[in-house]
Amino acid sequence: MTNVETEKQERVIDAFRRWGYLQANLDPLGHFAPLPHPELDVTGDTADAARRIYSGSIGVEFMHIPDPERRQWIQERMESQDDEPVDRSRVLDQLVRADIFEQTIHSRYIGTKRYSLEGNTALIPLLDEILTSASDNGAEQAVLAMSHRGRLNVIINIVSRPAAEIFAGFEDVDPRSVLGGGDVKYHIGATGMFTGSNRKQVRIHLVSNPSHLEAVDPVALGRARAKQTRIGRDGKLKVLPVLMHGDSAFAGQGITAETLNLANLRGYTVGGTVHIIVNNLIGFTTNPTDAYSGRFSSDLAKRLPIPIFHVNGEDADAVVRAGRMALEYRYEFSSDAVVDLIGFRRHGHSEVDDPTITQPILYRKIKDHPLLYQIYARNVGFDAEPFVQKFQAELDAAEKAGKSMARKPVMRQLPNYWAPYHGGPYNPADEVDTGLPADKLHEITDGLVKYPADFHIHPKVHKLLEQRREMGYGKRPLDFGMAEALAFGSLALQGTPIRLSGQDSRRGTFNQRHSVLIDIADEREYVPLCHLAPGQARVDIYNSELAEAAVLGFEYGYARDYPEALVMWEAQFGDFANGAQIIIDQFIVAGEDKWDLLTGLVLLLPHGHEGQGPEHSSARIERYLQLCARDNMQVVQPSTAAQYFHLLRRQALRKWRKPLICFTPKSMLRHPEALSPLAELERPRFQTIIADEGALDAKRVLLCTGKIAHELRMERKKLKLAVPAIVSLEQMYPWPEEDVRQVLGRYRNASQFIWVQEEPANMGALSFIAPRLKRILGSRLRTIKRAANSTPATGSSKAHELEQKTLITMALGKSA
Ligand SMILES: Cc1ncc(C[n+]2csc(CCOP(=O)(O)OP(=O)(O)O)c2C)c(N)n1
Repeated sequence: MTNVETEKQERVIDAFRRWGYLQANLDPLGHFAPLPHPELDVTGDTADAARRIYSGSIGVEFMHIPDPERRQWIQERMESQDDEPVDRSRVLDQLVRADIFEQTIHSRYIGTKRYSLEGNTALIPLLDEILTSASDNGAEQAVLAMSHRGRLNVIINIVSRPAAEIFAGFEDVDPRSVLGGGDVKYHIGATGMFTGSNRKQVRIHLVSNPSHLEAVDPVALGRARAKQTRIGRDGKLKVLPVLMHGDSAFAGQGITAETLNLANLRGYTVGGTVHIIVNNLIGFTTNPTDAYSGRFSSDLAKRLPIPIFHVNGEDADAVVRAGRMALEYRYEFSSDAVVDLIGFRRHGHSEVDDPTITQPILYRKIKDHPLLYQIYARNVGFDAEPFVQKFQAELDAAEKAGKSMARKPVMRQLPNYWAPYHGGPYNPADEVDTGLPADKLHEITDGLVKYPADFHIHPKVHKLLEQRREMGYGKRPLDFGMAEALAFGSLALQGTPIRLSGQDSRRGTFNQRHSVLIDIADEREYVPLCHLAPGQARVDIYNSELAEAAVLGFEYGYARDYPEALVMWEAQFGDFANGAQIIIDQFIVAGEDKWDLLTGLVLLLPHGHEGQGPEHSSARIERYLQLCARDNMQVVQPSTAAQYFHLLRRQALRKWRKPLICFTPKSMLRHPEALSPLAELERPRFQTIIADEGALDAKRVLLCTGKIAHELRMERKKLKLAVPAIVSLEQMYPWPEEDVRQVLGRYRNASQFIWVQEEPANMGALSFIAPRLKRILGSRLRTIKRAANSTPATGSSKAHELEQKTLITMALGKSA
């Protein structure tokens, strides 16, 4: 062959490598037509061969990957003739199990929602192959996340829960056990043991998730990362995350983009995630043309240099092969990989929904379409009947067993590391002392201000470390930054791992943390908190991507699998946390009630009206307080450095695992009023409310939370007044009724108690606190606040100052 001919052939093959997926035979129902492409408009033997490879049942997108070694790897795998053969009897068995399970539930529980997998039952052999190959590569655990579609099927066929438990779920036993709580059966998580065709086992954790599509994705990755961290060096080999997505949700939900972006970030990588789009080319009643702008739901994944294997869900052998390639690619390159499993949806969105109203033609076609196991058996020449009979008998027995189950089954077993911890109502007996003796604080300080002799420190940081040394030795009062470092350091020395992430959290948005020292000569990093003493626990502090939902979801997941660690997410400003509202509402606030799953995650939310405008003032205290019930979380605003120290230590050292919403200061981080003498760290515990000891005989008592108390004190001092008393409420939830009664009761001469807040009347703690204070104070309660408003704060710093001054003057009783 001449050079010219070889080159021509190369060009043809290259065209198919590049564009072949556009003409691949991907849609079992044939309405997803091949897309014409001029470079594929070629004939001849080479073209035919390339077409067979790249435009068959698998269409792979990989030419956008810049690394030639990775492209070469995929090319070789796609073009190889001697791929491992598929175990067809196993595949048939699984398809039978997947299809017959759905059919059985359909006929026994008519009119009940289950979100059938039918039309995409090849998901079961796909997962089987991925998990089997993963165990060949060293996987011992897999964290799986998925939505409603096919979940029950996966729970019995992959997680290996007894089918009787699913039947029991359909019987909906004993409503009294779940009054006001619990969740629907297709959201609840499950754990179990998967056994591959190689007889190796993989422990499966299917993550509990809310209805909010894709929100579980970062949670699953956080869980995987925590498990990997626990294991150490081989963690990424031993724990595999697999995320399953719906096609409409994958394309539409922003959190998928945020989650994909975590793939290669040092604080968040899990060594590659296998993504499966369980693609039925429909979302509820919406067609793909109305759901995604590109040709494929998966187009978003091309933001990463990763392969996307589109595969026809009706060619089960090809599905297995695509799964194997994706999995092996993950292990070869520690990279994400996507399998886009294209099938259809046999019924309506749920089984009580009639799809013929919106897609009449499609559903006429689907009505007569055989089940996948029947198609597969015919194609491979097997008799499916014995498989069907065997499984049907298993299901009949399971149904009987399910009906006789007295209680709703718990489909999961928590790992042992959860054993020491509990949730439930607050119990004062859970409190532990959090203070530390001065010599211990000196010792930690020594470690916090030390760095290698050849380290070129920034002069400003040098000065800061000098100041911190003085703080740690009681020569100057402590600020929040140092209090936090001492809390982290002391906990790490006591064996509590620390993990904190957020935007710019390593330095700290307000220049307050400086957890990582940067050498000014070569930018090498040194983290004093990691070098306190041999055998200390790990300390991980990361700058996050510029996203809220995925990062908070990730940290929630991490905390779920690391109860003994202090896990924190920090918002840049508390205002931005509403970008993660789904994670807050659906997981953090409600996880214990819905799923009986606990978390000790901490949210650090900078809060305070400082004239920085509507979006840099409020972490929305009111919203968190509205979400409080049944001791589901803690809402706290520590006003001094020492209080912050005790709070962080309390969160880690108690065995009560509850989310902690902590409003943190901005300008007050180093403010004289918020500083604490070292002795305050020796005091035993966090105080839920701080009395004004110098004004116990005041007639007027101001009650506040956060920085306004400091501003009031400063003004009182400036005016040389001894009263009114200024009491600081540090914990809002669980509402410390006894402590509040006791402290307020000390003001025997008081005739007026005034709740003062800088937030507008419809915001801040007011509407939560007022009825509770009324219970204690009756008609003696007054309130002072900004007028109700649609935004938290004015955009003008001058207007802010004027407002703040009026508020303070009124509170101090000068012109009220
Ligand atoms: C964030 C969010 N918005 C809307 C819904 C309501 N909803 C539930 S399923 C669904 C369609 C999902 O389509 P797709 O992602 O393609 O998955 P499928 O159900 O087809 O498997 C919608 C809109 C939801 N659960 N979550």
